[in-house]
Amino acid sequence: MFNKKLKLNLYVIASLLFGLKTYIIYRFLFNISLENAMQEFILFINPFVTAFLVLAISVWMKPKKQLRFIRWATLIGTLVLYFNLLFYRNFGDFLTIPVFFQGSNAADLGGSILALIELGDLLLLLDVALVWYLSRRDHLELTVSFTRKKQLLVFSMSIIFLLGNYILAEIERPQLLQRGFDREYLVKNIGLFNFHIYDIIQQSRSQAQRVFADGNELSGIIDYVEQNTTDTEQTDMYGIAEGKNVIFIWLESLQTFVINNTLHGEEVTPFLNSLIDESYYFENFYHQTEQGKTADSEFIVENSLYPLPSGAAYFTHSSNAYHSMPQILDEAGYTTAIFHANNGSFWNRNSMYETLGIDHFYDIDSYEVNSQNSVGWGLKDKEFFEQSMKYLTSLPEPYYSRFITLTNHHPFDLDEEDATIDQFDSNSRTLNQYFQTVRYLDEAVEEFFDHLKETGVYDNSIIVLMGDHYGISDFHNRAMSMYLDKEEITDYDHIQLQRVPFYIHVPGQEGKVISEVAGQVDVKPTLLHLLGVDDSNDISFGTNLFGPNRKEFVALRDGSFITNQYIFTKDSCYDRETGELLGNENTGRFGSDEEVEESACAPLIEKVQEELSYSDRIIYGDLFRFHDFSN
Ligand code: GP9
Ligand code: MN
Repeated sequence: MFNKKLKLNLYVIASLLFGLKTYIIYRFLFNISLENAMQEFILFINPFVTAFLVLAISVWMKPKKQLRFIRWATLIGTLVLYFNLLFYRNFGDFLTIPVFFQGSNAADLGGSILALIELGDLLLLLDVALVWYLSRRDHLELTVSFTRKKQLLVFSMSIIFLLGNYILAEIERPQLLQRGFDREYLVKNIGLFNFHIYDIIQQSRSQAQRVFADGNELSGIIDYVEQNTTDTEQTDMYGIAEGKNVIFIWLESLQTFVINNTLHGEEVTPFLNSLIDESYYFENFYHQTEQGKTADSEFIVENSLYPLPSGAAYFTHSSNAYHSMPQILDEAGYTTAIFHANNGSFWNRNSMYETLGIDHFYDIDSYEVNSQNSVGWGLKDKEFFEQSMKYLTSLPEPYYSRFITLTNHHPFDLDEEDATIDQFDSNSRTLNQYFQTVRYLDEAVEEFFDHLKETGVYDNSIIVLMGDHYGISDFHNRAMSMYLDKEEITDYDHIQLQRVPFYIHVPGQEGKVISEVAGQVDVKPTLLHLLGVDDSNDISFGTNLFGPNRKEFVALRDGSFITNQYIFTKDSCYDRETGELLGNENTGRFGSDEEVEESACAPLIEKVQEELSYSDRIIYGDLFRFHDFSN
């Protein structure tokens, strides 16, 4: 039919299609915040720039290879986008190399992943299908032997596009690549694919850091810690729990917004609410985790170090030297044990627990798990506590024990017979179900308290409870704003939603509600203080929460921070209690960096960065291997 073949440059068509698709994903499937027209523009161009950069490589190939290259590049590119999308739906964040290589975890995600897949996702394959279809039509001339001149022209064009993109990004966000701790900024300015390349370079650099690290680096860090975070002052709380057992309950995905709150006129967490009256309860306690989620929360609490900016130290730095709370308690005569009814390999716990000096790890193999007594991620929490009792009561005292719960985990599935509160009614199935599994967790903890009392363990122990990290990501902001009866979830609200419950329950003591801000990094020095265990040689970034010289800020991993007066996040400074934006009232945003400098938060912005980077240097350089903590 066609005598003359129709000439089309497939790499151009594929770049346009792939660029457009990527833009649609950025704009409508990821929840990327855009503050001005420039950001909109950069977000629009960067997908095309990247697609062109990659697909234009094909002009250097022989005609036959060009088609194959374009087909596979669009398919692989789509898969990269899609894996990011699935990850984003769960964690509101982008994949990084370390997270990707935690593949064993992804396998265990099972039900969670299925819940994240949507039928409409198939549409993402449209352009790939079209490219494959076109490339098989022989009446279209899609491949050409390009002249050297044309090749060089196409190459120069891709470089000019890339530079243009980068320059715009630098204007919009000075020092973007140096300050790369915020993944969203990176993705929206240079695109997801360039972000991945950036991430690969960062990771290799951090590997090199260990090789070149030397012990002298520690002295500066020790000076900082002594001046800023250490509070060795003894208070009347020192040693109040001396010789007692510690029972530490890790409350999976539990956030503070449900505490003392109601749904359909009912208390969501009746037991945890009542426990406030008999505990030291920290109402402004923030989780400080990053991509390592539960593993990060454990890492922070056990070491009083910050988690890594990407990946989980549990995976990437499990053979480092640490000076963990279990190690310190072990020296003070404690037995240390962890209870968690999941595979021991999840989050690389098996090896990390050994590194941290934990004596016993009761993982899934210690439990009777069957289809009747499990839901979602595995053994139901009530069963978990009940089955744990025989192990707990057999431990030599005093012991430090941690119980990591599981039922209140995304996707928050629960058997009907276990649901004792109705679901919420919103567009988010996740949030709707969350209240039911939270209530279940509340009941499970109450039952655990009963077991502890029945066996007499209770009287000789202190019981600590902590939420590990958020359960409801920003992806559910619409539904969340409905529940909280707010017009929208602002950046300020986002930070306040990072509060998780923290209780120290000392049987026989009244306790009180403590409103000063606190974070997970403070748990280690606080517990050691209550147990009367000397930690004056420790190098840690937290401060004893009962001491007079508390550090003034709680740093979050992305550089946001909270003080008793202020909250700083995304370049804006807010009054902590009212949420009022301090600074530019007209625009509701700070216009320039100078204005940020003048804001009330300014004196701490650098300091928080400094502290985070000290913690990173300890971990990346494995610096504790050079230090003797015993003197
Ligand atoms: C897995 C459990 C959940 O063992 O601790 O981990 P998370 O997904 O919350 O990090
Ligand atoms: Mn968790």
